[in-house]
Amino acid sequence: MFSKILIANRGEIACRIIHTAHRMGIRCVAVYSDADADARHVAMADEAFHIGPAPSSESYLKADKIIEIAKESGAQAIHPGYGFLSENTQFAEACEANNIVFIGPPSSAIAAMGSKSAAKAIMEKAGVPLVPGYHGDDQSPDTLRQEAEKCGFPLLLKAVAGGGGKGMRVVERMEDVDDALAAAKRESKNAFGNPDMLIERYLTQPRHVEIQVFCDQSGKGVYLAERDCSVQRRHQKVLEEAPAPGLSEETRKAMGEAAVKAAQAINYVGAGTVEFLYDVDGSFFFMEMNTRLQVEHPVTEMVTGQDLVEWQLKVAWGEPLPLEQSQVKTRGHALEARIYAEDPDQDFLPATGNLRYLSTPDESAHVRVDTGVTEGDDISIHYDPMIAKLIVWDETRDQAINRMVQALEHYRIAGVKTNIRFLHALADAQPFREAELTTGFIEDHRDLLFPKSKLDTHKALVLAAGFVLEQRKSREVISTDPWSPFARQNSWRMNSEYAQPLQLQVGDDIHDLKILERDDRYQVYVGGSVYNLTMRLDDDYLQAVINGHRISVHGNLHNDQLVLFYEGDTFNCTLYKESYGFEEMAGEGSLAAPMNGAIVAVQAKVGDKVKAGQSLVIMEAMKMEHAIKAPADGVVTDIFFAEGDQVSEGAELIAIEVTEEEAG
Ligand code: MV4
Repeated sequence: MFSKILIANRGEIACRIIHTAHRMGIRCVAVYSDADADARHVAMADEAFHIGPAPSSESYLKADKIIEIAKESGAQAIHPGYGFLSENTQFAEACEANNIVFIGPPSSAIAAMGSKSAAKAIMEKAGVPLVPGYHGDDQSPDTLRQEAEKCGFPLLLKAVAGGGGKGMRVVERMEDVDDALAAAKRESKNAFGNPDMLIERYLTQPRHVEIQVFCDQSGKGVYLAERDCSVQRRHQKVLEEAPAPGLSEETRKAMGEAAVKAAQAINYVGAGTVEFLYDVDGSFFFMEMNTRLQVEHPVTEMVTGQDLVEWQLKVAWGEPLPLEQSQVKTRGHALEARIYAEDPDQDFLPATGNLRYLSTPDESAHVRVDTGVTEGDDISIHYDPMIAKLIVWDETRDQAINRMVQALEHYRIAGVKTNIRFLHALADAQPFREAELTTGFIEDHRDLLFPKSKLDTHKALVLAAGFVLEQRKSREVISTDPWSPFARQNSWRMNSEYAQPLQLQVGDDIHDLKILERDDRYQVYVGGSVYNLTMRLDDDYLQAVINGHRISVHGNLHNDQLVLFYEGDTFNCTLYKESYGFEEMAGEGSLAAPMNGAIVAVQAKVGDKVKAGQSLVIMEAMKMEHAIKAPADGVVTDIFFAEGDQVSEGAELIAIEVTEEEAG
């Protein structure tokens, strides 16, 4: 077996590979960009080499540099993970030319699946079912028109050079064929440099079912059941599962055998996935083959009890497949949810920022978390915004769904927007529980997937007030620093005659609360109602009783930003202050970016004397400019960014030493 391998990847998949390699006693060499010096995959590896600046084109895609590092470090093989260089034929060839094992298929197998029409021709010859249509070389308008007529409607035009849903166009009627073909060819020429088209019958309610295959170097192949990945958004998988609900044993076997035939037709070696369109009537058709380990491989591992990275390493070393087809068994049901840094309320716009608070569900035989990040890491613009994969297993699909819903409730993130609430609604939606799986699932059920908040605003505000009070109290006791901002907050130490005011901002609304304390019991006045509140805070966990209703939430208070976590949902508010007077700033003396954005102008330099209210930095976000102003008179001691820099919300921009006598 290899004694040392290099992992040419980052994030969760690099960590995933290192985990198995270490379990097998194999040393791991990591590579990293400027952005990843402190990344988890670097910390996990036995050694790591810097390969360049943050953009992947200058780091994780630098094939030559990575091969040099493999040679220098004595790694015998390179695992490419997924993405980056994993399906790059030149990279696979370059490994071979340098006597380094590429942990993946031969470059000829990668190349064979690169063109949709060539792939279809190979599959047709091997007897793998194809969607009826045309995939010939003759691209003359007359031939294409005749083939369209033969195919029937609706039909789908697909770019030969496209993939992953790019370059597709539905045509409903014969009259539209000529125009649609001309437009599709133009688009494909522009997008892929190749105007050639395939024609296929358009399936209107298909499911995406894919088979995990494995082949060893002797040409033997097995399939490890299937995954249903129908729940997608713009061709991005969101939830995956194994096995595919409702698939008959017969279909599973026929699909599995077709997939192995497909792999063998291109002399495949290693882990591969054959994707099929699965139609309502039980028929299935070859779609494409992915010549790598896929993101969603863990669901297959959970139901088969096999470690696919271990299989990859064994096959790459030249060992036979660990199991015969008859020994491959599945048990129970597994689901995977992809946790992304994105904002479902802004059309899933990718989000960036610092993972200032990160709490994950406990791992067990039922729950697995594959991630490449830890608390405090930045989610940057440079790479895929996936934060983690949450994988659950149970005996039945229904129980697995319950596990997923629960595990999502235990996944808490503050500092970066995520799709956790969306995933929670998705997994818990009745049509999903009923396995109403089609590729249109998310579009068809939008009403269920953007639910109203579970907490009513008043109760959420009462909990927020409670959290702030309890946390300040607990810190007050241990704080002996008279300059601590908590020590100065002595108005929080309440007594029976005194009603403490608190303003909380939620969105654009400012809520005025009044809190009265009597013997560890509180009365919270908000919006004309009064709530009785008792509570206890353990670290970040608040157990509260509001008017006899016991509710528990987790929370994170960072500067003036409070996030409460409740049943997969988050409640965000800001401790509102009219104006940032001098008092508040004295303890901090720094200014942070109020949102993600770009620095447009820096209007001060180190050593400048500045006046309260003077504009120091101009930021731009969402096409709007925002001035960052001095909170008090003082002297600029540090400037952390320059014009043109991108900054994340909360990043410290500028530091000021407040003028002494003013502080008095
Ligand atoms: C199709 C189809 C319906 N009929 N082909 C999208 C990705 C690409 N690999 C193939 N895709 C499709 N091909 C025929 N003949 C519907 C899709 C499709 C789809 C497939 C799998 C998962 C999600 C999808 C979302 C939209 C369309």
